[in-house]
Amino acid sequence: MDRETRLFAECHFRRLRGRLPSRVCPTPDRVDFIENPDSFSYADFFKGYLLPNLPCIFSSAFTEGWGSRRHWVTPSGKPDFDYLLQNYGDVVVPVANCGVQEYNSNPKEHMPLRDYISYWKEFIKGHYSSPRGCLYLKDWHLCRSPFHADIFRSFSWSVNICGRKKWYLFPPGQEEALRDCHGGLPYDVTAPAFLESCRHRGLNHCSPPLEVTQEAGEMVFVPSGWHHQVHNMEDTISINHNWVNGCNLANMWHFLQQELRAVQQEVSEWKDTMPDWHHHCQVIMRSCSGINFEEFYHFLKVIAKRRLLLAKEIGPGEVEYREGSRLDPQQIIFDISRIAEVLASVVVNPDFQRVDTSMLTPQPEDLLQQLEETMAAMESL
Ligand SMILES: O=C(O)CCC(=O)C(=O)O
Ligand SMILES: [Fe+2]
Repeated sequence: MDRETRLFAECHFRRLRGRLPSRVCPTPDRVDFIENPDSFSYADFFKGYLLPNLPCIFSSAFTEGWGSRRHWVTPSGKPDFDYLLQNYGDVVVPVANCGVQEYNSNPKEHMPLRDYISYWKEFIKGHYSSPRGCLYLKDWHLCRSPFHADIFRSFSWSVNICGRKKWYLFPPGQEEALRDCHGGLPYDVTAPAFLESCRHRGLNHCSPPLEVTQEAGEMVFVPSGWHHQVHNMEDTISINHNWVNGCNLANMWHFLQQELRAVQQEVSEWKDTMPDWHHHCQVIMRSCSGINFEEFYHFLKVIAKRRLLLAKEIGPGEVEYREGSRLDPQQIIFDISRIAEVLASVVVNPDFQRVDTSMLTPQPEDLLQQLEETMAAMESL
């Protein structure tokens, strides 16, 4: 990251401050297609997509060298079952039953990959139908993935090793217009019954999703908080990865506050009679969302410590990217400023103040001070 990009990013977040939470984002006209890896830099991705939180799709040239694209796929572009069986046959994999809806998800069972592949072959032979229903192998996704936004409002990328997928993408906030009378999100935004109910409820103010077809080898970038649904159009293997960085860290913190508020509302009737009600809300939140406020502080701390260590190593004249260093100095400064902004919001949060932090080292306020001092010392870089 160069200095100009970092200043641009910091300016972006200054403008955004206080506006982030409840904004409904407009749907862009289209999803950009990035053709050539040689003329596309990380700075281009950072400024064009990560910061404005917009999706894009990368051509198959970006994944040309991937071993999985050579080894897992037959010359005709189908999954290479023999290769997968030989190499991963004994691996126990989680498999969801797409035909059974449990809230907004599908029930899962575990089986060795070889059993799953036997099922998949039968499913193909049966013209993409089976008495066992439509089984979905998590991580090597088969069939369709119900409507959702990714964990903790993370970014994600998804590459088709083989096959094709259709994506339906809604910008953050637009899912609110899709909720039913109980506040629930639809399971399938393409289901005729759902589309009919939208027409009935006069949901014309909700713009239609962005639709993208992802071909073999291509990579879809899914921005933070964009709800999406995915359909496999043929036999497909894909690899996905989720991540949080300085650009979406505040979204994660905002999401966790929303999750806690939802728990608090759900159990509000016991608030006055249960002495450790706030603690219980954190316990419930952890079991529903996978993390509580104390663990979020730990998450911030681990990253902050690493960045502070790296910041110490930056000597005068080393502000430009050094070949071989793990992170470039401008990126370190950017990360520290993003962590500091989020941590400043965490320490004044009344629910965080109710968490017993007496045993935490460093104390959250002390870590915030360290971050702010480091930022001040690096201001001129
Ligand atoms: O490719 C799919 O089936 C769904 C991918 C996805 O959205 C996810 O794993 O979060
Ligand atoms: Fe997803």
